[in-house]
Order: sequence, then C-alpha cells, then structure tokens
Amino acid sequence: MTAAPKPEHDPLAKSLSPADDRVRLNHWLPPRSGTLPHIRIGRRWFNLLWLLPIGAALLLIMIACAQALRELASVEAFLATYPGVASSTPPVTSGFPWWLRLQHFLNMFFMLFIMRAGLQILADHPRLYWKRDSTPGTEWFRFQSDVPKDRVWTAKDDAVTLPTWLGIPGLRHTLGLARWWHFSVNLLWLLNGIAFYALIFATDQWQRIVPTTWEVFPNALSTAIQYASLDFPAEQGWTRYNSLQQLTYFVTVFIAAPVSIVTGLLQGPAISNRLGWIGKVINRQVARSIHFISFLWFVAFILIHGALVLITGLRANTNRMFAGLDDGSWTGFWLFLIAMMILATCWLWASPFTLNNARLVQKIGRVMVGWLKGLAEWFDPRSQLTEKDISPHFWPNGTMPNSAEYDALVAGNFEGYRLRIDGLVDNPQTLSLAELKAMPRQDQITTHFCIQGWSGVAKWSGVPMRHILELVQPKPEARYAVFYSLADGSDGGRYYDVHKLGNMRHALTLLAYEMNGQPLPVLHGAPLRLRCENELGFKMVKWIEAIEFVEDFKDLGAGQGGYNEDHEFFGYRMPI
Ligand SMILES: Nc1nc2c(c(=O)[nH]1)N[C@H]1C(S)=C(S)[C@@H](COP(=O)(O)O)O[C@H]1N2
Ligand SMILES: [Mo]
Repeated sequence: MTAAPKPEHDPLAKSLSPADDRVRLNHWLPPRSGTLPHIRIGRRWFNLLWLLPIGAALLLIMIACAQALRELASVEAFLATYPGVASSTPPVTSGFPWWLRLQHFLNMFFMLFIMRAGLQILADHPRLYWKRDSTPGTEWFRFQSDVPKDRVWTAKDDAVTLPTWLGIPGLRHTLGLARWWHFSVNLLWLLNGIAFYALIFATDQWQRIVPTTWEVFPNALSTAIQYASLDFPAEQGWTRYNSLQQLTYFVTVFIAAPVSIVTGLLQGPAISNRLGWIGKVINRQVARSIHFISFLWFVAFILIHGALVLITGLRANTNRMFAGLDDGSWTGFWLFLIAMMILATCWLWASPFTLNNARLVQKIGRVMVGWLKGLAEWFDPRSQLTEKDISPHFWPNGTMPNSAEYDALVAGNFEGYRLRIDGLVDNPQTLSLAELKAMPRQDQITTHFCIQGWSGVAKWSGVPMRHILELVQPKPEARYAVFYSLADGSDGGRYYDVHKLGNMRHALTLLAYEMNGQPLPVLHGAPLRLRCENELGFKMVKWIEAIEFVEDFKDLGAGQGGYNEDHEFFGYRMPI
C-alpha cells in the first residue's frame, strides 16, 4: 500500500504567510498615544486628572467636617450607641487560618494580572458606551480623541499604546495576548474564589464579612465618621471587623466579583446572542461599561484597603493576614514584604516575557481556557434585533484589499467575481454573484462583536452557509472551512480564517452580499463576507475569494487557524 498523497490545498494557501513567534516591534502596529482619561457630562469632556485636586480638597473638607461633627454631643452619643461594630456581630474564633491567608495572597496576586490585562484590552478600543452601536460621540468615558471625520478611521486605528509596566503585555493592539492572561488568570481566580466561598461557609470565617444585622449601617456610618476625624475606632480585627470593613468586604466579595464575571461573559457573542432579552438589555456595551465600573471599584478598594492596612497598624495587620498571629512580633511584616517582592518581580517579568514568548503564551492560554471557549461554540445563536436597532455608525475594521485584481472587480461591478469552493467536498463549485443571489436568501439583523470591544447592529442578507454545505457536500473527513480573502492582512500575506464545521451549520451563519438593504460596501467586505454570529468579528472574513474544506489547518499559514491567530496571537475559537 502506498501512503495517501499529502492533501493539496486551494491555490491561495500559497499566499498565506508565516508569522513570528514573538512580538517584533518592526512588524507591529506603530505606537499611538491616547489621551488622559476623560468623562463626558452632557456635551463636555472632563479630564479625570481633575479628580486629584478635587479629591484632595474633598478629603480635607471631610476631615474638617468629621472633626466638627465630633464636637457635637448628639454625634458623640450616636458614636457611643454605635461604636463601629454591631454588638450582635458574632466573634470569629478560628483566627486567620493558613488557607485564608494563602487565598488572600493568591487573590491579590491574580487580581493584579487580571486588572492589568483588562486595561490592555480596554486600550484596544479606549471608549465606553451605554448603547450597543458604539457611535463616536456617544461615549461616556474615553482616553482617546474625537474620531477623525475626514478619512476612514478603523477600530484598529483607534487602539492606543499602554506602557509595558501598566498593561500586560503593554504596547498597542496586543489584546490577543492580554486576553490569554485575562482569561487564564480569571480561571485561577475563579477557582480560588469558589474554594474561598466554600471554606468560609464551612467555618466561622464568613461572619467576618457577611453582615447579619441592620445595625451594620449606623455602625458603618459611625466608623466612617471616626476614620474621617482621624481618631480611629478601636480595632478588634482578630475576631471581628468593623461595620464599614464588613460592608466593603461584602460588596467586594459577593457583589463586585460576581458582577465582573457575569458582565465579562455577557460581552461574548456566543453567550449574548444566545440569551435573548438578557443579551439585549445587558448588551455588549452595557456589560462592558459595568465591567469597567466594577474594575474601578476594585482599584478603589485596593488603594483604600492598602492605605488603611498601613495606617491602622501595619505590624498587627500584616501579622494577622500573613502570619496568622495575634502578637506583637514582626513575623507577619517580613512575610508581607516577601509577598510584595514576589508580586513586584512577577509584575516586572510578565510583559517582557509575554512579548518575547508570545506563541508560548498563546499555547498556554489555549490549554488553560481554550476548551472553555470551545464549549460556548456549541450555542446556536438565535438573537435578532429589529430595523430600529440598526446602528447609525458601524465601525469599519481590518486591512482593505489593495490589488489591481480587486480594483478590476470593483470597476466591473463584481460581474467578474467568482467564489471558489473546493477542498474536501464532493461537488467543488465556482459561483458568480448572480448564482449566489439565486440561492435561498436569508435576512438577519444581528449584533457584531469585535474583539477590540466595539459592537454594532446591521441587517445582513445573503446565502446561509448550510445551503452551501448542501450544495458542495463536504466529505466525512472535512472538519474545518477555510475562508480566504481577496485582501492581505496588516503584516503581509493573505487574510484568512478557519471555522469548525459546526459553526457553519448554525442558523445565522451567512455569506452576506448585502448590508442594511444595500449591496455590501467595499469597506465592509464587498462582494461577499462571512457572518458567524457566535464568534468575534475577526473570524468573519471580508472580501471572500475562496472557501476550502480541510481536515486540519496546521499546514496553513503559521498553523494557528487564521491570520490574526498567526500574527496577533488570537485564539481560533473565539465565542467569548
Ligand atoms: N479580509 C479581512 N477580513 C476581516 C478583517 C480584515 O482585516 N481582513 N478584519 C476583521 C475584523 S477584526 C472585524 S471586527 C470585521 C469588521 O467588519 P466591518 O469592517 O464590517 O466592521 O471584519 C473582519 N474581517
Ligand atoms: Mo475585530
């Protein structure tokens, strides 16, 4: 018996390019600096840097007011009735067990990486909106200027640079790598959190952070007045936290953390487009904005918590949380310093390591969370919107076709266009646009989720992929559909992307030739682009030239399953 011949590919496979396994600055998107963070109030933008002097002034006023208040007999009486810890709060008798201390450290460790990587993701579309159309000018927060009106401004143009010490991995448009960090560490953080929930309720530790009486509110007010007056309340931190601490820890652990997780998941097309009204009310941009607000909560919490640990008794506090001791020794303080050094070292190491070993980070990320993302791909997204939801602005993205061949197609109104469908199919096809239009037509109004963060609604019309499958009859060994573009990618070589066959059978997977009732514009992929509503935008190849069915994609391009997977270290399954 002779070995089976090596599968031949569509001729376009030769136009795919290899890719670097690390981020090379001379091949990367050139830097672009953003602005300082701004918030929009009405029609005016305010620089958030103003919060520093305003905050300092408010702090001073607050101290003065609190001290003046404490001169009043009625306030002193209030503080006497509500000293800061509700009298019925049960004391915790198990001290600070090792698991609690370890989880506290791990939580801090994970959070820093999650937050830095999250910021990097945000920097790829540095604007936040409350409406899913992401129309420039409707943002409520941004660290980028107005969108230029005198040229095509793609979402990629809009991404800004972060320093490598701040973002992971820093630089510009590195969100592919940032997402591996964000999601992989999220998983560890989630497991740590689940174990924490289980352990605190299996012991008496939950009593520290779960209020059990309404008296927690007057007591929290009392604690706030005492802190603000700089005459701190007596500490009983070994057994009970004061009510203000209890409330803030409760909000952080039981509200901010779950809200972050839910609003994170709701930003994924597979989940959001599957969930019906929930995905509409808490749409991509609402979820993204709330996700960011809960990030701000964590930042504020960490800063205030850290500051209070320092000023309310560094030795006692670190002794408890790092050594589990309630004595006057310095043991906890030294352990705390070691923990901080580990943190700082990893902080400095993370970005350079990621840039130099980008492919490895992609692989590790895929092992850690790729399977979870794969699960979400099973959802067959069904959510559709109505004409009135169609976005007034739909961000364009990607690298436009730049060839005489394409120009000739445009000049000829795409009459010369032929879609080639080949590979592991029984009936290879070459279809003109007219032939495609003669096939069963489907209209759908759906939300587009770009990996960078923006979203938009449009009405797409075209041929459902399931009819294409019926026509060409993929062979049993065909597992993936490769979409080759007429356009190159940003770093040279053809743009392409690979989809599992399952995705091609979903009801809303479409070869679109119309957008909002008009022939597909060149900017958005004329004459033909893919719509696959359970994946992020980069998987929806525009300006499709050929579709090839294959058994494996390892021998295509750099073998990662698509152009951005090869060149920007994205994952090839991206339903979230
Ligand atoms: N050929 C090609 N297709 C592409 C891209 C590209 O760069 N080249 N960019 C992708 C990305 S990242 C997105 S978000 C969508 C954007 O589609 P739009 O321009 O219609 O918004 O196209 C996708 N398809
Ligand atoms: Mo995108």
